[in-house]
Amino acid sequence: MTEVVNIRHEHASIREWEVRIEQLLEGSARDAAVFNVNEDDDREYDAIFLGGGGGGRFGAAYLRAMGGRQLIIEQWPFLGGSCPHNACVPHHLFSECAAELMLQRTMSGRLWFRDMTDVRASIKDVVDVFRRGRVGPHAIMNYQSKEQLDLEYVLNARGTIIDAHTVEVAGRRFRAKNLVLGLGARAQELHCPGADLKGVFNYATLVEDLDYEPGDTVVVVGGSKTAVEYGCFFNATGRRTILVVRSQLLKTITDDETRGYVVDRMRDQGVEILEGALVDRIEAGADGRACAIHIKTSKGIERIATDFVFHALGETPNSEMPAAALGVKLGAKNEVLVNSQLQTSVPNVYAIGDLIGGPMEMFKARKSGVYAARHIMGEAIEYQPKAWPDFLHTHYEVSWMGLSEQEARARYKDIITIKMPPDTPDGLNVALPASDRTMLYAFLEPKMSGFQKLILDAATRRVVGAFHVGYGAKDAFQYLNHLMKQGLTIDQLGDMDELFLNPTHFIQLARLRAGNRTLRNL
Ligand code: NAP
Ligand code: COM
Repeated sequence: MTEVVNIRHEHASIREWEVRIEQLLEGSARDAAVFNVNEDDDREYDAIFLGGGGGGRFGAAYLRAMGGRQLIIEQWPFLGGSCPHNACVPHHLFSECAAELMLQRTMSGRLWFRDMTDVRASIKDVVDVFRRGRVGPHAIMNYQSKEQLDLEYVLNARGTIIDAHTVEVAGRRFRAKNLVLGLGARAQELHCPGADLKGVFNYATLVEDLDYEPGDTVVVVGGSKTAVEYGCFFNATGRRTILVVRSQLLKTITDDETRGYVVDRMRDQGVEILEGALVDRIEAGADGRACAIHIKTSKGIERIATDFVFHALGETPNSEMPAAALGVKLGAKNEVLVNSQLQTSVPNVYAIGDLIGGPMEMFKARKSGVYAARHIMGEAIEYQPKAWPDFLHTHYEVSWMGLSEQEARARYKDIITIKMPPDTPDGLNVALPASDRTMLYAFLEPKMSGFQKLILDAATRRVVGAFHVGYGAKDAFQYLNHLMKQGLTIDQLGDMDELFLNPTHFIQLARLRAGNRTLRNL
């Protein structure tokens, strides 16, 4: 029988939560279920959120704020899901290290920068920094959810779906009018001989299991956001890094010119890219750890010696339990199918977040949770993620929204672009763009100072797409995307007030061209 502790009437500080979570994760209290359940409230729950990641937590908070009663059931001893535990948060830490190391290596021996020749940064040290520090974000999630948002939750115990209104957890059954499934997704497995060897990692096992310092050569399998983000970090630490990509690298960046700039800068940093390549097998060394990988390309099979293979092949939704217990309908990628009210095929059962398929992004997890909550509380809502702003990290941040130049030219008769650096033969080597965190590049290595492009339909003067490679533009893209969907024109953009030197330069560049009755490229 699982030990149950009800903490409803305790008020732990964030620091006290850190200690408790550590005990629950690794210490004496590993098997205890933590109940933060209001036994004095005899109202029926409006919803049980199964899974307390971004979707469950934001949905529950919204439903509670609207006056409903909710319960989150989460198998980890903290709320927030994979984001603070092994996904977005470590990935942002590693991407920040990649950007910092690229700057240090580029400036090596100049100004106050130390000579970085032969300096290899420790991957394990950074992973350890994350592993030691992640309990901080975990604790904040639990504290905020209980003390500030007044949420009810059960942690550190796996919920089992009994029926569309009932979930059993730690020996107790909870009933609700609705069930909201936010069970997330897990890394797809690599299928090849040797895939289960020590020394073969994905984003989740990397932060749990890395207990040695990887050697000189790292092999990354996959060609999308996760593969590139981790691959650029490994490369920046000073290791030979080879990306094994089954089709084309970074198809997700739809604009050819932007993708070209991004991939060229990765190659400049020494990232080796094998496209049209597959893993044949991974070879074990005498110590049982991977010692080499065999890659199949059009030229045959190549053996690469390495003790560290990282794969990032996408995510599979955790849909098995709801499919077996409730018979919810699934799509081709095992995602739970929902309508635009986030309802599954089973009445009173909703699904949100990564469980419903791509895009597996934070905004969609949180928004879908909130929209499900609003529908449960009686609001008429429509939610399908579409036309969202997007981003990824290489050694840079890459942000984009709307149509690529090719897509825009196929849709509209007259497309205008406004670009930085300027589209001249020597453009790449001029000190533009230049702004926060790219000033040193602009003056000392101009081609590394970034790329930005605004795409306009000349007939309506509307912005139809934008792409940015550099740093600090994500915030602007969140708001710009909203304005673009409302019909933002070059004239409105040029009439805004810029905080010079702003990372996108779009306002000032739009102002230089807005006076033209017939728009022209810049
Ligand atoms: P993904 O976008 O689903 O891409 C999977 C990659 O793995 C593709 O390059 C795919 O190749 C390749 N692949 C799949 N199966 C393979 C196999 N058996 N052998 C070789 N290659 C294989 O995966 P992801 O990058 O891990 O991202 C997962 C989700 O998390 C996405 O929804 C993504 O948006 C999100 N995410 C977002 C960020 C961010 O910074 N915004 C960061 C990480 C993840 P093909 O292209 O040939 O299919
Ligand atoms: C963020 C987790 S790390 S949540 O979306 O705030 O729950």
